[in-house]
Amino acid sequence: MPRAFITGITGQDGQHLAEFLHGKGYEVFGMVKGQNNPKFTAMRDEFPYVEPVPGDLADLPSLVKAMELTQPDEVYNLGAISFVALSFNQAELTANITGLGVLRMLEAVRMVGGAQNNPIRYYQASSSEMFGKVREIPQNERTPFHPRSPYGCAKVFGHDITVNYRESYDLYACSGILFNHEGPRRGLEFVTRKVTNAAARIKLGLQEELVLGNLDFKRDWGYAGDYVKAMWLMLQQDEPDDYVVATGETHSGEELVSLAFSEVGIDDWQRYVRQDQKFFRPAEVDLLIGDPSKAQTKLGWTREVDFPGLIKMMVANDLRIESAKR
Ligand code: GDR
Repeated sequence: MPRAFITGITGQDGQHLAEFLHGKGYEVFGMVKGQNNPKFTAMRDEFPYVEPVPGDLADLPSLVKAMELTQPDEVYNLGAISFVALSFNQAELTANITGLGVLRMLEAVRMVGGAQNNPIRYYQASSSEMFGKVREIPQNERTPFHPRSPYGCAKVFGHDITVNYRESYDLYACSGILFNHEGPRRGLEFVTRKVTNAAARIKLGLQEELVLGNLDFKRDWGYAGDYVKAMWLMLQQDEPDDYVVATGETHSGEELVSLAFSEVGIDDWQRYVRQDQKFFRPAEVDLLIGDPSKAQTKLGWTREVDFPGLIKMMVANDLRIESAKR
């Protein structure tokens, strides 16, 4: 039975990946920080097969111990301070966890290593936020980075150090540059889920308005369930490499709101939406659109859910959850 170790197990991607790897017959270990982590307790019923392992991305000895204890074939480093807006307020924490946390994971993998003929394969969750103020359209694996937030800067370090450890120590280490990926498990602080949840609540009479920040942005949004397959595929190749994972389409903030509201039968969404400076960021990423051709050609990866399908799925989920609260 292959063994996989996942950091960020309680997040959206951690949950999708655990489910996917369990379906493939893996023994799945999830790193859990702190004592009595409430997020992990909450997911125990849905993922009884995930074995918790204590550890923290800020604590190298705990990562080394986790590697020794679990002896994984594959390590997926999905753990991070992942909310871009928060990174402006907690920049040092973001640099420590999202940036230096990668270095610590790579060191733990290098120190424990795995069997000589079967070294640990490492996946790093890199991000389209690294492209920031984009230097070319669409963005691919060779597009230069220009991050626009402490989060983006930390992710650039994580990506670069992953490539550096691969080149320096011959580690099997891959960096997946994933564009925005969403779904029913997305946290309510991210714009897609905030919008689909508000549309459902407004429809049900549970909320009167939706307060947002800048709507003049474009994102390449895909479905998280499709994207975790690409992570796994990267680790099944003969040689480690870096891949952009994206849909190749971009949609604006207004399109997102309009589509979510029309899903609940509201056509005049402008009546319900107000903008507030408190949700604007000091520097914005205006346009992201990825070129996934390398992942498609080399990994044989394709996405199954398109943008309207994604928003439909998320609105249906929020209607179900919110109806139960009434
Ligand atoms: P992003 O996702 O920053 O792209 O990073 P997010 O959904 O937070 O923001 C997308 C865009 O929406 C604008 N926006 C708002 N955003 C939020 N969260 N709340 C609002 O009220 C709001 N109003 C407008 C933002 O300004 C932004 O332009 C996500 C994260 O998952 C990262 O961890 C990941 O690396 C990247 O996607 C790929």
